[in-house]
Amino acid sequence: MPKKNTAEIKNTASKFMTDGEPFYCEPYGNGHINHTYLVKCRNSYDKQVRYILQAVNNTVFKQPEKLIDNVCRVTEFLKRNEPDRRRVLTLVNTEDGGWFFCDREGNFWRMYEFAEDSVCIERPDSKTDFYECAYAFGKFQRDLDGFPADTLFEVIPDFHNTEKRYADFLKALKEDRAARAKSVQREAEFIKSHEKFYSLLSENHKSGILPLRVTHNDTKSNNVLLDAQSRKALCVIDLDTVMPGFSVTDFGDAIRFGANTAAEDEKELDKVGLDMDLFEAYTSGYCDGCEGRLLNSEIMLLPEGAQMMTIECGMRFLTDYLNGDTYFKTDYPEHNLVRCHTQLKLFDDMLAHTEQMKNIVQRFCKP
Ligand code: ADP
Ligand code: GN1
Ligand code: MG
Repeated sequence: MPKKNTAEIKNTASKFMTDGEPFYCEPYGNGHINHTYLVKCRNSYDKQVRYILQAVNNTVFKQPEKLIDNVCRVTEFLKRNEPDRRRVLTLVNTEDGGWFFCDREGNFWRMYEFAEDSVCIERPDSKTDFYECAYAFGKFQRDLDGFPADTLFEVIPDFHNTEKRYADFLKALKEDRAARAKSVQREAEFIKSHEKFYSLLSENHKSGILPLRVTHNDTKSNNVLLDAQSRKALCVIDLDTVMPGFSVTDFGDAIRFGANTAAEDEKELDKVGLDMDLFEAYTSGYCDGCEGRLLNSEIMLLPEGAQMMTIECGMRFLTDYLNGDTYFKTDYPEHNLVRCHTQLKLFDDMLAHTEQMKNIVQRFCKP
């Protein structure tokens, strides 16, 4: 989507049933996919009311209206037992009673109430904050236990199907659309050398050990809000990829992002590794949040879930680099390659810590 100026954003915001007229907007957050804006309105009591306005990335999400339907249904379900508006994402209606506004260029916009007095953890720097992020995602899993998973639209088919991601990577390597394949031979060989691992979760699913659940599928710490005062788990956000999936990949993606000793796009690879203290904090928070909903067979596969999400994300970044950076937002030409390097290094470090990870999981998770 081409960059929008303030007047255009304000005009889009005015299509929603906000409390007062929008008077201010600015780009917001650090998501790689959607375009997010903070909108401020002034209501009739001269009070400022804030909203999150987002253009759904319709290259990534091919059927945004179905995505919004999923988000509506999941949030309605969660609200049944939750009176506090800050604890469940709250969509704002458009003027004509819908949940999204489609502009003249075909961009899909939706609006959420801003969860006030909250903090978003871009990267956890304390065990207690990370425990709370984990608790929020575990509780999300638990609260959606009774939701009929098979009625959700599969927003991005095969989203965490690592075998399919591997096939996409091999295709991109072969097609070499951006003429970069020659420069990434070492990375490609590393990914190929772990080929046998990629079917582990699907095999466990096929043999009945790993059940499909309603999962979030993008459990980065910046997709959860904590209460600013108490720093307790407040609200799980970014529900675009809520679909049937595996608990272990929800756990794993959070570890991949949050328990890395460095940022996802750190250039100095020596800084990248698995922070065992953060791993422990997340494991205990997630299992506490799930409140015994996980099967023993799922608990046993939590470490592999983390390894799988890390190597999968590494191959996704490399695939996008090979395709010419068409999927993830990038700030400079090598950004996806830098991100790929951190993931491969982190995966390697996770393999070296497998036993320790298993011991922690055994200590903190009880079915
Ligand atoms: P993306 O899919 O691009 O990651 P998100 O839905 O995660 O987009 O939103 C981007 C950022 O906006 C979040 O990381 C968070 O900081 C902020 N945000 C999103 N929704 C809300 C909300 N309801 N209240 C407060 N902040 C929010
Ligand atoms: C994207 O939108 P965001 O930044 O929360 C991506 C995730 C990746 C992540 C890598 C829909 O998440 O799958 O793990 O970037 N979301 C989508 O940082 O592809
Ligand atoms: Mg996000």
